[in-house]
Amino acid sequence: MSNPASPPAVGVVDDRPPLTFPPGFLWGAATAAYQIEGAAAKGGRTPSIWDTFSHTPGRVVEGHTGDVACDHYHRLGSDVALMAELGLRSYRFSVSWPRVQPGGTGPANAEGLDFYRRLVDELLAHGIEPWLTLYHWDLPQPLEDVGGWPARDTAARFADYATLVADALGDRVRYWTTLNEPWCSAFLGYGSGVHAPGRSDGADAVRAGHHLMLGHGLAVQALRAARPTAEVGVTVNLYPVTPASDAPADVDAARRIDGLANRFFLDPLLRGSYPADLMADLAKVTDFGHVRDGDLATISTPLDVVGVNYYSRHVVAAPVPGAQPEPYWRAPSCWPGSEDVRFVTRGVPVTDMNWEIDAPGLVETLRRVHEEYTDLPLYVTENGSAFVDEVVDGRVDDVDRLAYFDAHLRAAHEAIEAGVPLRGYFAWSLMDNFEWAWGYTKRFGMIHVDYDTQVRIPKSSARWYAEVIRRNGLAAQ
Ligand code: IFM
Repeated sequence: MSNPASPPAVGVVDDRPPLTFPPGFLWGAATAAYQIEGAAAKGGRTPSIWDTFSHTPGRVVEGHTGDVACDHYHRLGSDVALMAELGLRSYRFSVSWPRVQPGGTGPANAEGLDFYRRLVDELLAHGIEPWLTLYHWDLPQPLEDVGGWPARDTAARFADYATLVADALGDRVRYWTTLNEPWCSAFLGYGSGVHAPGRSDGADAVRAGHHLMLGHGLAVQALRAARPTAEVGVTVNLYPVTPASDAPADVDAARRIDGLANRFFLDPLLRGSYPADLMADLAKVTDFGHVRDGDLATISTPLDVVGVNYYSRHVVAAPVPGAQPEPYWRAPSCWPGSEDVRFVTRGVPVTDMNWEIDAPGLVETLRRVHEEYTDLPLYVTENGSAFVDEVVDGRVDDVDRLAYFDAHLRAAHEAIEAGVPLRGYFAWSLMDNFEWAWGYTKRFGMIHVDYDTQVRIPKSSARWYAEVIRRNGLAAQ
């Protein structure tokens, strides 16, 4: 089968026209603190749930940890210089909560904040717009010890932390994202347990999801109070969910997974309510007694932008009695109440994560958010792919990753033509990094990182992306 993400084969005429994006389109790349910073015990930083988890034998492939990662903490200057070489207009990074507020409560850690101040100043000096994410999964461990996200109080702690960061960096950062991919924090962290803190309880996962969103709403209010001019949003990871057939049972399986993967977050955040069918699906798991009066109004506090992370599509089918779930979703499940829905592989090309490559799914996803939920400006805050890379004569020719970006940027353009107010695109990721439970075994970067020497090599995809940015679009092939 041909790869839908690939440009035409050599010798085949490609008559695809050049594509130009709207003026001012924000071209960027993204990373996250625990995935790149290292310096886990430097400058007053204390452990997060990911430090504890990665140091627990058996949790992360090959026992990898983020202790050193890409050593970005010590290489901030040269890393920003590389971003400038690529011509990035924006850089999306996350702040490590336990670096700036050790333990997750109490006063700020000046040394931790200073690191981010230097990073932001360096970005601004190179004309790169900083885009700050407050929470990319590194909850301070002491907050987990008193209940973590299933505990309501964590939401209030998050708002305090948001104020602390806004007070320190609000004068120089315009774009703020509260949470990155709350589905992962809630359902991988507390449902399947394949992410930190590694707990497996469906009811806790649902509570965690609610309290993450409550923390988001409180943080939006805190950010606005501290910096009325800030552009504030949230980033959700969304998937089109397709039934494997037209059979009503498969269609119902797709409805259930769409509820948990997408509508669990989109509806409260953008409509101020949980979907009734989702609540019915979850009735065996929770009575939603953790939802208090006023929570949904807080959660749906108006935003300025919405971030969408897109990687792939889910194709699902009705349960078959006695059948094993797909290995990726093996029990304990991250789909509480719908554990027995089957995830189907269609034999289409996949990335090194075994995720199907499905660029049209990006058009579908962006159109759905715009047409069903909001007129707000949208940003693709992550999109990218892991592939096995080889360094040959000091070069990395990552044709598969480049083709993935190409196909998804064409999809992004198609969404714009269909009326979606898409204002920017952030490649995931700027550089290879710690891919959570997969450690350093999966490479998503446009820049290759040798973890022994910390030498960085921009891959072919990085050179290509620099040209895309320079042209504000895609050249005719
Ligand atoms: O590496 C992650 C990132 O931290 C969150 N979004 C998905 C990426 C690839 O798995």
